[in-house]
Amino acid sequence: MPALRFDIITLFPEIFSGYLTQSLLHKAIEAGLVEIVVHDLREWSADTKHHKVDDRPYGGGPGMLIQVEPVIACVEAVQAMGPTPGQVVLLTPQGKPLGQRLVEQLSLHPRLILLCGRYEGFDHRVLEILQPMELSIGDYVLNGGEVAAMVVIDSTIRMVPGVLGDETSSHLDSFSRGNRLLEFPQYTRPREFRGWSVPDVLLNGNHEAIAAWRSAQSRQRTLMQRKDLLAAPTQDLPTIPPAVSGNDSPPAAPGTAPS
Ligand code: 6GU
Repeated sequence: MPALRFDIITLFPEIFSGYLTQSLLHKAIEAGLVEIVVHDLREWSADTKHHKVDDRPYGGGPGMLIQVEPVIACVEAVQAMGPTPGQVVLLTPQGKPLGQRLVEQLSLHPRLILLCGRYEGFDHRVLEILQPMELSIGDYVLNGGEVAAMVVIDSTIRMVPGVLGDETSSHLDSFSRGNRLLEFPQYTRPREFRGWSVPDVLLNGNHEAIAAWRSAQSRQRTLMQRKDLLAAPTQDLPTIPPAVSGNDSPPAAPGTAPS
């Protein structure tokens, strides 16, 4: 049995075909670690001729809503297809904002059913009946939940042991459990390009000095680019030495070691 099964319910199943057959996700599926089943909501339409699943809102207003009957029929059928019932997740700009902590929690569910909205949204009875977890990927409006569903899948599968080549590598990601700071800069060959050099500290093989430089760079980058992360109350946020916080000087130019 895979560690994680996703059922995607969408009006546009073809959107997922390229994504599911490429790269890390494809390998995870091939290895049996992740299973993804895409369902076309239109197949549960009561309208056998045009497979219509939307209608105009009562009370008037622009756009169309996805109807309650096909969604409930589809979710009930999809629940019965898997070995265990899944957590229903509705992708909507009204949802709880997705962050790394939520990604970590989602990855603990054996099965997620991702319900992708389109048009002006769903008949509200979908929410009343299914009581889904409502998720948003940020404060902007997408044309539908499909891209957000890919974001949920892409971020959660990284938490599944064996999906990344090196099992420890997601722990050091920015925002991850072991690291609430941004990642430090990295370099590869050549040592110099158009006058931009790799910092000397990375070349001398002194691993303690390298670790200290990386940790200082992470803190500096977080201060400059995401001060809000340092303010966020977390249990496992590394403490920032007073000498670093309150430092308003600009960062060192990229490719040069700090003095
Ligand atoms: Cl999950 N769906 C849509 N349609 N727009 C969004 C979103 C989701 N998250 C942010 N914007």
